[in-house]
Amino acid sequence: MSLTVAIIGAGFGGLCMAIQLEKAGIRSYTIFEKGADVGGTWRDNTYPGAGCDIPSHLYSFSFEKYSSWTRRYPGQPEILDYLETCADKYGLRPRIRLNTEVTAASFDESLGRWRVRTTAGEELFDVVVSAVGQLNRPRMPDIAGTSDFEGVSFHSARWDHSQDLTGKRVAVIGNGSSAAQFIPRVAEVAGQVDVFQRTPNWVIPKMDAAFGDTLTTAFRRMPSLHRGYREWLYRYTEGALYPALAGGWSTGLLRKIALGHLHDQVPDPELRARLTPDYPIGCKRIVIDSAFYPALTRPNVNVVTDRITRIAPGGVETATGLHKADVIVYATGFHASDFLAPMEITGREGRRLDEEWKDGAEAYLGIAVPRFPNLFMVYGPNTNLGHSSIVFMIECQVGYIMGCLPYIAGRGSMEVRPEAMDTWRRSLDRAMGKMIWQAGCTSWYKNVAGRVTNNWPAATTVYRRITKEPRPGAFRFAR
Ligand code: N01
Repeated sequence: MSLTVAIIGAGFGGLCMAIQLEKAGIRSYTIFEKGADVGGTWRDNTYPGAGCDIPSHLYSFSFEKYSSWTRRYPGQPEILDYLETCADKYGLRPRIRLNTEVTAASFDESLGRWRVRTTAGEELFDVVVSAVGQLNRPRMPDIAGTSDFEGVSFHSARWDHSQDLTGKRVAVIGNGSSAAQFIPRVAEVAGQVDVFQRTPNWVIPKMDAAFGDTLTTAFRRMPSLHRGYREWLYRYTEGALYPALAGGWSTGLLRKIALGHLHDQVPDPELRARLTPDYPIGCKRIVIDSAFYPALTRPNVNVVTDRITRIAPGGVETATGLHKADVIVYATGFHASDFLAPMEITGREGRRLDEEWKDGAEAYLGIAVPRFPNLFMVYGPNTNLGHSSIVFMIECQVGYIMGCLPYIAGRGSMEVRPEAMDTWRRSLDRAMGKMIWQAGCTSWYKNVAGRVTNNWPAATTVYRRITKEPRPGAFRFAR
């Protein structure tokens, strides 16, 4: 096949796509990466304690099982090392253009090809695969006065390691998964940590442990043990968490586990009350952590639940006064529902993707959009998980896209039919109806209008089945 493929992003998704192209002998691809190295979110998020709350053996490619994980839950350095190792092992580096950001892509109908514009110029490609992730652009809060602050401030995903926090007064705004991971580390060295909590999160224990040499060696020597462990993890994680998100049998159990965790780790009933959520478990991303609550009970940590009124030159102001700070860390999440923004993507008939998506991003199988021929997405709309490893979804998507390439090579450009998109939208809406994400909470799973644009509302096995291979009837082809 002589197709040329532009891959945008060198994180889990982009690397997976490139590896499968390499395996298929298709070397006419380029990965454009805006950062200085591979790794995506695992290159960017280097805050103290950064790691994954999905088990390591699950958070890796099925075709590149890594028997060397040292812990049940991997730390950021170990995941980054895994991705770098994959890039090297599969010989991807010569085709990765680092520090090169894709700013726009437009489909040239006369050529049936994409004009991909980057910070280095413009090139033509037959196929574009966006693998930019959902959590790549940090979101600063819309709080007045952020520029007035006279101390140091930064976002958790852009940690300023030049700052020594020893003895400092640190204000943390936000208390999601990122904050839960770094607050325990920061609290060990800071003089005072004020955690500004707008909404409490449900927290369940993270049973982390080092594997130890014996187990690591056994995983390495016995592939069947490794395979079996991975399979068990997959079934266990999905089996317990998915029914809860769908309002099923495990909801009560999970709630009980979370409340028990809170009770065991926070003896003070008044603090416990402030940390108890009033919305259904799973509505927001569940925090999986065993060090967060103990950190909040430290004498140098204060959980502030008063509303922030503004950022003042000397710290964070709430209705009850000024909380002085030397450093403010914004752990305020990402522009998750903007998907491919700020890239300007233009399809057939001059259609702009941001215009098509003005009421919320959507894509057939989370992968393809009508009027955008030969454009595919990895980790696109409605493919995020609250209950298992995103690497599984990425592999399904990459397999599907690989299955599309022979059609493009043989029948010309390939574009999902609007009727297929309508059917897809209806089935997604039906499945979404039972999910807990709709239930009285705000979260990054939804866009500003409250539509769940990010999450996949069924079991991952369902997604694997429907993405097994492309159905030609869902597409129109053009030479
Ligand atoms: O961001 P978040 P995150 N004033 O969006 C608060 C993944 N991840 O970086 O809940 C005051 O979850 C906001 O408050 P509220 C994981 O999927 C994975 O922590 O909106 N507060 C909230 O507390 C995760 O879900 C791992 O009321 C404001 C926080 O900021 C995703 O990344 C590890 C505010 C934002 O929380 C994002 O997590 C880490 C304001 N104006 C992250 N604006 C793994 O282990 C926002 N907030 C796999």
